[in-house]
Amino acid sequence: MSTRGYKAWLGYDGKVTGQGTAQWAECLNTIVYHPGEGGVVQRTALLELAAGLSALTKREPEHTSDAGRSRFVAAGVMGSSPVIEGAAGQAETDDLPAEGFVIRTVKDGKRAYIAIAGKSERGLLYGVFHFLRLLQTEGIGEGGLNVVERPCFGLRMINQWDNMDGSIERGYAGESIFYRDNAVLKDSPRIRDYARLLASVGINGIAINNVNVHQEETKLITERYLPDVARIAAIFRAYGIKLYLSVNFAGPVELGQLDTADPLDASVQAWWRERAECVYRHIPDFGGFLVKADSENRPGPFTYGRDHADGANVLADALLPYGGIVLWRCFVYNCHQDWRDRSTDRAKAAYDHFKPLDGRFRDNVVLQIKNGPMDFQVREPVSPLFGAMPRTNGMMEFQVTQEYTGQQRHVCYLVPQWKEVLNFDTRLKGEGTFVKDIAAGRTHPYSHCGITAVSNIGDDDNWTGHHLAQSNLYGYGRLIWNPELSAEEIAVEWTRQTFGAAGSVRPTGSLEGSRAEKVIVEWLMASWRTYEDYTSPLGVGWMVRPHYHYGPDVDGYEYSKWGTYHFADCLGIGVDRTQATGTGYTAQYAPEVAARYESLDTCPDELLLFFHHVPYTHKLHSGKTVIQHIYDTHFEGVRRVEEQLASWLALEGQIDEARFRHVADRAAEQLDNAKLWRDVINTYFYRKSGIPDTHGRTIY
Ligand code: GCV
Repeated sequence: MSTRGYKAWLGYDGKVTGQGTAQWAECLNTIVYHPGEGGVVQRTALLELAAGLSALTKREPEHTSDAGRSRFVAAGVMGSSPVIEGAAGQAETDDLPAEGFVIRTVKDGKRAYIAIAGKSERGLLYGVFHFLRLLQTEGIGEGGLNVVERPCFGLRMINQWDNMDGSIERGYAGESIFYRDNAVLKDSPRIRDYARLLASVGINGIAINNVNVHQEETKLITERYLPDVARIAAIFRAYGIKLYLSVNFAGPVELGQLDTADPLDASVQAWWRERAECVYRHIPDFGGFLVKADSENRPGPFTYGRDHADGANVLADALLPYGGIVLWRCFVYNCHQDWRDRSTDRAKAAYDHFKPLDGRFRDNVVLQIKNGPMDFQVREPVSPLFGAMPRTNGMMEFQVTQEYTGQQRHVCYLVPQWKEVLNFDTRLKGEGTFVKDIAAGRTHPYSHCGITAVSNIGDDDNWTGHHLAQSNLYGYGRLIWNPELSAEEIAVEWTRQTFGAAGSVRPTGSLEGSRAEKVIVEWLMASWRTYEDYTSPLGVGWMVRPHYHYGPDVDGYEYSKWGTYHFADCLGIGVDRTQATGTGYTAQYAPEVAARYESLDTCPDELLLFFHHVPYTHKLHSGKTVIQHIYDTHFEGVRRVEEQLASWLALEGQIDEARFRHVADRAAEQLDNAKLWRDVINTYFYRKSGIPDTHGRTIY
């Protein structure tokens, strides 16, 4: 594999950017490191630095421990050598967390050097990747570099939904890079290259199998597969990434060893202790277990009349002696609902199940909560469970894989969506209780917290199916390192590194780039809104083909058991989730937030149909009626896709042919599918409501 797509944002074929860079260019020819005791992550960091510099400068850097040179890049862990120490500066770095780093340009007599100083080996690795990124994006300005970085969240994870038969649940980029035909693959270069991509954006944990743990995967925590899993753990370890496994709650029974999985049964507790001991014998720094229990027909503690705290704690106790944690998912709801039953509301389920258990979970349990109360729709409110359990560790789960957002056949850059979630003010501890602060452990005394997400990669040569979908994996990592970065800054960074060869040298610090950069960044930035516009309107969600979740099917889920309804009739549409007349879901939020959603006067337009059932003639804050909004957004969404495709086609010759063609083909498919969405949705609502489009456009 050596195509440009495969290298993703680590191709290092962009130009070293910026006016100041020339002054420091000479430094890039020499790497000074301290040869002392270094671990595997430090070795990785130095190798990555050398590889990155040699690709960017087209010259192999010299390695030396002689800091007497006049120009060099010094890389090391703080405290390891005087040049590193001098650059790090005691006062500011004392409180830097282990994963933090400093990058500084230093002029000291005749010497001028650039120091990359990690607080730990992992910090050094992140510092190296950051430095290589800076060279290709902002460059080293006139004033030199003075960078101090620390990650916002402790747990920064990725979940693979890979099965051992090689398939990937909700995977849109080929087969698994980890498994095939019920065996763990030996292709470690590919796994190593994935580890590089993840580490380059600061990911520090990965669960390598699907949360739906089937028969063969249940054995991953046995001697049969642990040597293979340990091999994968070693690859990720070299990049500072801890390995986790999804486990089957009914493992003791399904492996034929016990006749119960009751968490309060002593033999079950002993079984999990034995499994933990075995796992840690093979992988001493193993991260822990990820569990989907009593969810979508997966086994769980309910079978034995126990609750989720009983279930999670038995695993937590087993992992505790080794420092492991349990990531317990809260995606629990009735997936056998009767659509005639208007009182049951799936959106309420997670909160109803878990909130009463606050304080009952062990300290090494972390509840993993999806960003919204339903299931990764293009638009949902933030889950009311997040932050609502102050005595229970929590982490948020995003979905990088585009299950409901175009399946990597449509461009849908999700960083703006995730930013909205992270910036949401839950008001749970008064004004300013933002999701990002809760997930960072700043508002609640969590011992473990952070962010996780479902990966979007497979064994397609370009990893993500659509070349532009790489921006979501990149953006996810960057955003959870620093949620203050804007979605546009991240898009620019990604574009410069990924398509940099198409760009021209840019002035330091400016976001002004080449024509290609402008087209790609604008496309990414408008894409989430565009996708929302031509699919399901105003927060109502779903309306997708059942099971596949691609393409329109307005009533596909309407009379189903999944709890996902829009209740459209000839008069109106939407789900009444108010306390006054509906399911009462709004009461799960802090009072100020509940009041905002409860009232038609203050409910934001984009979530109107999530919270309210209204007539088609209801006027939005925008001044349009609901029905006219539906028509307008669907025409507008398609128009924007047409425009984006045209802008891309105008780049012919400026982007390498392979990527140019591939993106053009996918964009043509996106346009076709967007037109189908437009026409199905508009026609459906025209027929239901009988209200014509005020602009008289074609509706069938
Ligand atoms: C892994 C949705 C998806 C399922 C997924 C589930 C989950 O229902 O469609 O494929 O299963 O979420 O998050 O557990």
